[in-house]
Amino acid sequence: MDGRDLVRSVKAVGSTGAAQSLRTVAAAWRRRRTDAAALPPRGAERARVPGVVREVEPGPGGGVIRFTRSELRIVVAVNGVVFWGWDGAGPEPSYALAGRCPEPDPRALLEPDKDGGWRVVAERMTVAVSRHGAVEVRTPGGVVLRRDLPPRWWEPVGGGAARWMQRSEVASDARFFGLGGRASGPRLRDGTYRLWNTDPGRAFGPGDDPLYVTMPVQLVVADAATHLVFHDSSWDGTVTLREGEEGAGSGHDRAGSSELRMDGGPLRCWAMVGTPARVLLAWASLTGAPALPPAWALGYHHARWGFGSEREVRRIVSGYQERELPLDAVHLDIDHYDEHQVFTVNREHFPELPVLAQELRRSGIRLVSIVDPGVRAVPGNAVYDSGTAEDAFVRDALGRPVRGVVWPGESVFPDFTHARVREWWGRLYEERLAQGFAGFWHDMNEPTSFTAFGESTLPRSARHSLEGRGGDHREAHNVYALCMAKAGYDGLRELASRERPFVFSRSGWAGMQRYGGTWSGDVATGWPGLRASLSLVMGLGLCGVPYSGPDVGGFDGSPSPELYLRWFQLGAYLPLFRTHASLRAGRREPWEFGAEVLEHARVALVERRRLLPYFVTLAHLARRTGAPYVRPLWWGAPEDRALRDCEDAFLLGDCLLVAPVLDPGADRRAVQLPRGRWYDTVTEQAYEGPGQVLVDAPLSRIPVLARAGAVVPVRGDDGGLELEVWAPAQGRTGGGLVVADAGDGWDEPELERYVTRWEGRRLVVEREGESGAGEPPYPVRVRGLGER
Ligand code: MIG
Repeated sequence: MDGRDLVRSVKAVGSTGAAQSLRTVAAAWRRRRTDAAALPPRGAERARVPGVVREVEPGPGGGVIRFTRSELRIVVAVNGVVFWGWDGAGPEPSYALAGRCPEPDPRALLEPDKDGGWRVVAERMTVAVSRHGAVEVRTPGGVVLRRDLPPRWWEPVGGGAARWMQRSEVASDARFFGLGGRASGPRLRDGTYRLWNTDPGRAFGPGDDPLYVTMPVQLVVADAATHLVFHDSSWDGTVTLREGEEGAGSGHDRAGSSELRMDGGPLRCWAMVGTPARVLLAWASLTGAPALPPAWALGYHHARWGFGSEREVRRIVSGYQERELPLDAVHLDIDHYDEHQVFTVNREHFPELPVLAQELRRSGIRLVSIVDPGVRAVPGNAVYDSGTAEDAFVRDALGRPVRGVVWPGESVFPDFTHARVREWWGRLYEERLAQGFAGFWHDMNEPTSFTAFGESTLPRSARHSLEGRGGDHREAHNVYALCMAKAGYDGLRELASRERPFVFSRSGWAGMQRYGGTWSGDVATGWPGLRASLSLVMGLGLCGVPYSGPDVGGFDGSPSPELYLRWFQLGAYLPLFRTHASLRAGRREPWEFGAEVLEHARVALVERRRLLPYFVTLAHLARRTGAPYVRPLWWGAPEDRALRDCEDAFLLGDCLLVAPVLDPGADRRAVQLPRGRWYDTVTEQAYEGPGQVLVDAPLSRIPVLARAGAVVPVRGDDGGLELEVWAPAQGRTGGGLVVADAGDGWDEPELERYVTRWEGRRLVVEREGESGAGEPPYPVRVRGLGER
């Protein structure tokens, strides 16, 4: 946020703008001074490359290859993923790993390769290391998926952290995805992407990078296979991508390339190879299963910065109820806090929050609270006082608490990289639970601290515990929000042990899915913002974070009725479906855009509610397999190049294909179909893939297609589970998975499998069980029968 924006926002929230903007000027100077004193310039540096192989030492799952000036450790783990680390780096410690590093696979051995190199053969890939330290990832059939050139380090002559660079080549047909939440994807075009979690300070659009969630996770899709590489260093860095080109006619192919530059941290990498589903399964087994949101969190949420009072919340909720619009959660933003802000309540405007929460709860509506990490630094603020007593706050190199400026004014920041501090913070949610909140929305945790110029975060020299190892903000910054999420999630598990916590966080890093999801931050209102918001959801899903969704309508300004509606219709098919906007923005309730929009928004809301069992199933599948709910069209056919380049539609699980309208004025759109028959779910018209078709997209709906043979669990009119079955093409079969809702506790429901097939002219739908096939225990409704 620049100075002018800040003054404007501060005025809007009612503080004295001038005082706050002076604070940000002071904060900017303070930040500079602190860093200048504690982080002297790097000075002269020496470059280093590994040199040549001198000896090897076999070890469990691989071994160590010694070069003249470095050594490389390779370990094949039991789950088939391969780790390698330079300069002796091992997999631990790591903030990304879910637990301990997986066991080495005893079958994997280091063996000589050609030309004095060495290799390790794993189940799905071979890793070959050349004499000079180039590392190749090959398919079992020998096709090279990725070639890392020997890395290069730059070390300060006077000692200190080395910077490093890793250049890699991939197939000329390969496409890059991932790197966290990127606005200009999901296919990552040529360019440089920074790895430093950032609040852009204003609503963002497709050109803005980096944003709140960055991570060194790259998913690469090529004809030969899909692979994921993760460079486990949380330091600031950049990735420069260049897609390859296939030589036309007699021309040569040009490989794609990725150049990763890191300001520090170990040079270590995890790699996994296979189909997209296999790769995401391996990634989740390494970094942890996505937290299962409670069923209500898979419904519809409405938020607003600036409800301002309980009365206004009641008024808005009644607005939904009077119009019979389903509503599952209401989110309260920072305006419900008192002047200390976090873990407090403004009693004047919110005198009886627990009563309001009870009342809403009886109508099936949960309350969600925003939680910011900045703690107002004034004695008498209970959170500040208890944090000070706990020695919880980040200090500078001289041992003084680091002060920044956030909404409550001068603030200090908990050091979430310390287990004791996380536990202290986790206990603070008790106050929120007592107020009746059921879910938590972590904001400002890049962390953001306003400065009038320069970067809006903590000084790079600020000290962090890093689990007792000690280090500074350069290493801790990118994992700050991840550690805050852990603090909140673990705290809530202790405090409300019977319910699954619901936490979602603006910022995060590899592994954040263990604690919950994210939203897309302050996306700019406009058609480009709509597109960007879809890019973030898809990209994050491919990095293992399946639960996310944008501020429907955009964060700032006022969407046109058409834009609002198209965003709403898209949001209804995303994991987190939430309308939200800034204090200064126009309204976002569905009835604010005229009668026609209201009617169409109602249809989207009702359909979302009908699909709830399907979303519950997708959430369970994500937790069990790492597969995101929202998948790119190439998910099941990564070799289909037309699908690989298609970014304006997605698969929702295995059964549905959603083709949102992303442009104004459209009443039909082209859809690139994967192989097979697809039914328009409204008209039941059948289309045959692969190939492109033109489908109707009137204002009343966005095209949603169902895969022939699919079994979709839906909510029937009586509220019970039903199976909606889309007829397979004659002579074909189909099926689907169903996980029935087992409540918001920790019970493990069974995974039910259904199959569909034709018996003559009769369509049979059966449940597959251990003791053979049986009748489904739910009503079955067959659709698409007109098209045999
Ligand atoms: O600097 O709490 O992204 O969702 O409404 C703005 C106020 C702070 C940013 C979040 C947004 C939230 C807003 N916050």
